[in-house]
Formats: sequence, C-alpha cells, structure tokens
Amino acid sequence: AEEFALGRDFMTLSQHVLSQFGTFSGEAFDLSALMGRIGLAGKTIARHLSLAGIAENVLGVTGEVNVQGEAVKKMDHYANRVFLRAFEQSGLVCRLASEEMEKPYYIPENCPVGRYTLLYDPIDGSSNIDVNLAIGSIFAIRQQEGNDESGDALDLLQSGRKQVGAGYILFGTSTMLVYTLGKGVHAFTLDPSIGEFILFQENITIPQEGSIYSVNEGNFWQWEEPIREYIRYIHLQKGMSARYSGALVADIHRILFQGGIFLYPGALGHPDGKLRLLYESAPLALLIEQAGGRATTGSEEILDVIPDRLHTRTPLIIGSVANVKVAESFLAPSKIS
Ligand code: P6P
Repeated sequence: AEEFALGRDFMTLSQHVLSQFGTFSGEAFDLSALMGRIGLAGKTIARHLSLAGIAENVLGVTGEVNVQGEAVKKMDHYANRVFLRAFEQSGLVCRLASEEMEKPYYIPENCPVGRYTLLYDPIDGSSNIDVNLAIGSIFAIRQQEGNDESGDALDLLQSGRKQVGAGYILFGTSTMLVYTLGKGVHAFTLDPSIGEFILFQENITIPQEGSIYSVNEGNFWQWEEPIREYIRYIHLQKGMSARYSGALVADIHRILFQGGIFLYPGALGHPDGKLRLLYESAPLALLIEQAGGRATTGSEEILDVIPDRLHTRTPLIIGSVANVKVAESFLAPSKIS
C-alpha cells in the first residue's frame, strides 16, 4: 500500500479548501467548488496564453475602449468571458463584477440572497501580453447582501473586511494560484499534464522586512513631495533593490515571497492613483495581511476603505510591516506614534 500513498504532492486546490474547514459543511463544499471553478478559469486562460502569436485572439487589441478608457486587449475580453462561463449554471455565484464591465453581470437562475459574488480583474498587466512577460488574474469573493433589485450592487460598496476570500493567478514561468479564505495564504502550481493546481506551500508568511522596493519611478515628477522624499530616502539606503514588472500580480508575488514594498501612489491629477479598490487593492490587501504584511492608502488601511462606486481607485502601499511603516512615516507623519 505504501507505493500508493499519495503524499502532500497530491493536494489539489478543491481538496485543500475542504481541508481548511474542520467539518464538511455546506459552506466548505460551496467554497471548494467555487475555488475549483476559479482554477478552471485559470487553466483555460493559461492554455490560451501559451498559444500567443499562433492562436487567434491572444495578442493585440479588440479596437474597443473599456470603462477605464483603456484600449481593450483581446486577452482582457477573452479572460473576462472565461470567468463568466466558469460560473454560469454553477449555482455558486450570482453576480460577477469585473474591471472589464461597467455594471455587474447577473446569473439569473437559482440565486438566493447570500450567494457569492465574484469580483475580478480577469487579466491584470495586459500590456505585458504582447511581449510575453508575466501577467495575472485577481479575484475577491463576497456574499451578496440584499436582493440588489436596482442592479447597482450597492451592497458591494463596503470595506474589504467583508471579503470571504481573495487571491490571484500568476501566469509566469509557471502558472500559480495563491489564495486565502481568511485561514492563511496557500500557493499552488498548475500541472498541465493532469490539469490540476497542486499545493506547493501552505500558510505562507511574508518576511517582516525586505530589500525590494517596487514602484514606477517614471512617475517621479508627477508625485507629491512626501512620496518623492520617501523614494530619495530609499535611494540612500544600502542594499535596496528596485524591481518593477508592470504587472501588479507579479510584483506582489515577489514581495509576498521575498519581502519589501510595492507602491502605486497618487500623482498630480490622479490623487487616487491608478489601481482599483474592489478587484485589485482590496483582494491583495486581504491576502498580504493574512500573510502577516500590511496594505495602506498612505493614510488608511486598504481593508477599511469604503468605496463610493464599483470602480473606485485608491493609492496602494503594500508589503512587509517594517517597510510599510517607514513609507507611512513619510506619507502620514501624524500617524506614527
Ligand atoms: P504603470 C497594469 O496596467 C496595472 O493595472 C497593474 O498591473 C500594474 O501594477 C500597473 O497598472 C502598472 O501601471 O503606470 O506603472 O504602467
């Protein structure tokens, strides 16, 4: 029997979610199946990306402009539809809100109040696709509160502490999925030969301090003075290394595993920065806090921010506790006790 013992190497994503709950409750089964569907979306997107340049609809733009006023990449459009298809007739999720859709998408059948809502950025960092660099998908899971008759999903305009779970899929040298349901942060690698995300690290903790800072210094002259002061301070520190890929998921994944700090601050004319709260900053903030790190706007914890609309932006300063604390001393000096 020994030779058939499937050790840790066979802990699949769905099975791991079940193992997070002591009992096999309805919630455990629902969330296990839900994460399995996210895994399916990830596998489908990874397969499509692997054919960039030779399959249709991977590289290039659709010719449309999305709600953000950005050119829609073919991959944004494709990945958005993959998530919608993964949850239709699943009975798990009744509403999906995405960076690519002005309004949420409602799945009509058997959707009682309290069913889950998926908030997601289907492809984040899409400018990297056409040059074969890492990109990601980001997701957050919430429960629908109230019957949302207006279709404006006002119950989503609550703080990130209402998130049931969150995570990302990183399409990099390998395809990895990292998630939390509030019980630690866990990482999986896709084995395409069996089509499963297999656990490779459980209860990941971010180093308390790191030597990496990740920010687009091309924006330096658009920043307010405090952030410029902080970056000048970093330049004078020995041993700090600049790493910036242009894809949020890749940059955050590096910070999660190696420590340090990522910043997308506000700038002149864009005081709220560029990143979206509900499906970029808040899910990543939940995940990094679960790993023992911190995420702030510079003056407020990301998870406490209450959005006034679906596509609200916030500045994001996120990473190791020690690094975020130093940045905060420049950005919100009054806060440091
Ligand atoms: P910039 C990609 O467009 C994205 O939304 C994030 O993935 C990334 O962190 C950021 O924008 C990059 O923006 O202005 O530095 O190119």
